[in-house]
Amino acid sequence: MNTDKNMTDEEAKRFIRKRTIVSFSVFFIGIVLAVLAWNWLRSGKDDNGISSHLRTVLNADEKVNNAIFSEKHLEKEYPVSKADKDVRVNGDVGMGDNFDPSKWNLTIIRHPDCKLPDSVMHLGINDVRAFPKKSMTFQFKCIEGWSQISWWGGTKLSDFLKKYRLGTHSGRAPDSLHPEDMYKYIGFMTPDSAYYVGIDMKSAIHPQTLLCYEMNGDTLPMEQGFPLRLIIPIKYGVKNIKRIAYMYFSDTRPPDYWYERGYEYDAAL
Ligand SMILES: Nc1nc2c(c(=O)[nH]1)N[C@H]1C(S)=C(S)[C@@H](COP(=O)(O)O)O[C@H]1N2
Ligand SMILES: [Mo]
Repeated sequence: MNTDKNMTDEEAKRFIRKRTIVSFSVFFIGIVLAVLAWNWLRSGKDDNGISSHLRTVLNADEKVNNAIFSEKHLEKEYPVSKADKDVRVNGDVGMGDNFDPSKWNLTIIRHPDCKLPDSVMHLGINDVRAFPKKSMTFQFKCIEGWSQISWWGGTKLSDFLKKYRLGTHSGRAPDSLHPEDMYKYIGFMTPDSAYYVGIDMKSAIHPQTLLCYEMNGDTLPMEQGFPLRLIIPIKYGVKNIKRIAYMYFSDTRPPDYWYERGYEYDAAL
């Protein structure tokens, strides 16, 4: 497979377009499964006119929706002193040894079909650092069951999107008064394109979502995603992608590594 060092902007766009189509097929398979699931849901014993199967699912859904859609929902933050010094290293997909940090840049693709000027941008780590730093100490939760209080530092993704006028169809800065102008999702991918996630826009612009370049007050260690990772406390660990090289925007769900392996797409807490 291509690595970013050899990928031209045209190739990167084509690659992302292809990935999005593949994820669209996954979506259609999903519809078939949904129809089967619907038949199962209706088949449970009645509970006030609603099948018991359906009732169980509705209750679970409500919990999820409250967590995602409440504007007020903030993950609890801790004093830095509570942060574990020995931070666990978990996933290593897309974290191979053939990575040359001196050649790294953040490639941003507004949309594979975008005709606006600056439809592809290349930024360095200092462009990401040139914002007020936000520190986040919170309980990082992995879907596999472990959690750990850890301390991270970086740029709020919402600040970054505003400054570079990213995430909108028009190429204007995102503005809460014009939600219809915003893309529905942001996709992120490692340099070798082996690990990738999709984040819904609302979670991306959440005030605790960071383009993270520091851990424990120091430069992000290599195994934790140097030079740049996502820290998104309102989601499970899976969405906190390490070693980001590509960022792009889409109105359909970007491909997502763990979604393709059976986990739910949102991975919201
Ligand atoms: N590039 C990359 N990012 C990744 C993963 C991965 O395998 N590769 N694993 C994810 C998972 S499942 C978790 S729990 C967190 C773990 O972050 P840590 O290794 O800093 O503890 O990273 C996430 N980001
Ligand atoms: Mo995880």
